[in-house]
Amino acid sequence: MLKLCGFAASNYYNKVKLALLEKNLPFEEVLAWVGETDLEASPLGKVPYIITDSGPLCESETIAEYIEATYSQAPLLPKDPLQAGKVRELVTFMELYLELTARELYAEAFFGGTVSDKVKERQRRLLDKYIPAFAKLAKFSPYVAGDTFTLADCAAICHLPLISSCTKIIYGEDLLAHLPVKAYLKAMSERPTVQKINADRKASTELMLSRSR
Ligand SMILES: N[C@@H](CCC(=O)N[C@@H](CS)C(=O)NCC(=O)O)C(=O)O
Repeated sequence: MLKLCGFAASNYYNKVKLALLEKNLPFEEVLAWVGETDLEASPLGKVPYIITDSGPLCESETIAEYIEATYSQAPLLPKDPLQAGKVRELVTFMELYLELTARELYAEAFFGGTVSDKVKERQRRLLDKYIPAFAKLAKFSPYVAGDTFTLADCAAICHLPLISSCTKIIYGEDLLAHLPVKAYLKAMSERPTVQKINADRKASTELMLSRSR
């Protein structure tokens, strides 16, 4: 059985877990905190990674694509190549531009650390450029890429709440507030799969914070 390794406080772990749940695939969760990961499977020590019968694989989007290519049930990518490209385009915008930019602020926003004013200003300039670009591509009608639940929703459901809460804490305003993100997330939270992700994330976050105390 496919093993999903990492911890459920991680947005990238949850993105893959959500894809597995949406596809109704059997999998085993293997707890691996940062610092306790298998460096053969994930050479940068990042989570998630998976262990398949044929070998390991890391990087969440690579894993999501592997799952999608291997298991045809409940497809999370459109058949049409351009429409599939539009889904991947949204994932890239959310991860490469929004999440990775906001991530520079997480130490102060979520983990009791500090981030310099210089970094805050630099990341703000980037977010002010990247968020409007993402807004041009995102549909939220009702799913982030249009009328079908896709891999872009697996990413959006796990990443967008972090970007909202982190920018609210650091800049005093949710930089996604002008997009229909709140209503979208509320609608998505009706899905049993998302309810499971959220419940497991809360429990794992508690555990993670208690470990660092
Ligand atoms: N590009 C990676 C990002 C994964 C990532 O950053 N995971 C975090 C947890 S949310 C992590 O493992 N951080 C530890 C580290 O970077 O050393 C992916 O898509 O899997």
